[in-house]
Amino acid sequence: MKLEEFLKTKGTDEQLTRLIMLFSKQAANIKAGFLSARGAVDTQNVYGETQMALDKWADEILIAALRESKLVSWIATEEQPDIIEVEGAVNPFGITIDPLDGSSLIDVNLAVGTIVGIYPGHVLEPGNTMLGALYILYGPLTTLTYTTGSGVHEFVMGEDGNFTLMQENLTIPEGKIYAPGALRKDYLPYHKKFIEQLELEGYKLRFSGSFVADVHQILHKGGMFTYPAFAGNDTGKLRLLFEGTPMGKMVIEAGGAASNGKGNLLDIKPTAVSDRIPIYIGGKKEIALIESYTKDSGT
Ligand code: P6P
Repeated sequence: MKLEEFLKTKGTDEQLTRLIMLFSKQAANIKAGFLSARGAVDTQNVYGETQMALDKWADEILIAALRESKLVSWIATEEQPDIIEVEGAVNPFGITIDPLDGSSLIDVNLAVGTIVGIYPGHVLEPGNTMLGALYILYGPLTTLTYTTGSGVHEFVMGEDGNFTLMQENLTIPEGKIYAPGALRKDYLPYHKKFIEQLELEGYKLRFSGSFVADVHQILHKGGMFTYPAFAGNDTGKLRLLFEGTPMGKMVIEAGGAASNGKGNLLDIKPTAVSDRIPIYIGGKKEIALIESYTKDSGT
């Protein structure tokens, strides 16, 4: 079944359907840029990270498409310093976008992706207010996975750029893989204890450096992704709005959990679009374990 037919069959709100379809139609355009707009450019994003030509390429394509569609009132992207207000929008929706998470890995042909959060209004609200989330993964296959609160569903892009249902009502299984960000030498005691416990239980390390690809693997195989707080950095590296909340929403809707080590990521109200947060996303068992260790440590 094609994506649009599936959305309609599920009774998805018409405006949400149009929005999800807009992103699906940009996938082929963004991927087409992979052959041309590569390498780093001489600019940095607000996080001080060197922008890749493709970061800016994907950012420009998505902002232009959203502005033209007038489907959303607010656009926040990881590549823009400020929230963009769309003149004449027909919906009050707010959108958060990491246009190309993991973009530096394109030069070594690893999977990267576009991460999107959809809010009923302004985006500086807790993730549990979201209408939905989606991500497009550019790997050996180009896939689109979305949730609007009624299950998690995955589609694969064909030669024609259209998406066909690959898996309906995806749920996170029990699994023993872990994707541990940050440097082991910098682990805080409770986090070190957590990682050592996973390793004692036989968890295998799977970390590519692409958050969206690594969480996608956890969603399908079970286990845990983490980019924690670490020595000298109590917020970790990843962004609450652009990474933690949308992918946390996805995994929670698939029966998993998402935490900052203390509590549900989706309960956290951002103070700014640039908020960073320690991230643990995966199975409920693993999240319960890290939260118990964090609590016992008095952190
Ligand atoms: P490190 C990619 O740059 C990213 O933002 C995430 O996609 C990824 O999980 C993380 O950074 C990797 O960070 O410190 O391991 O290079």
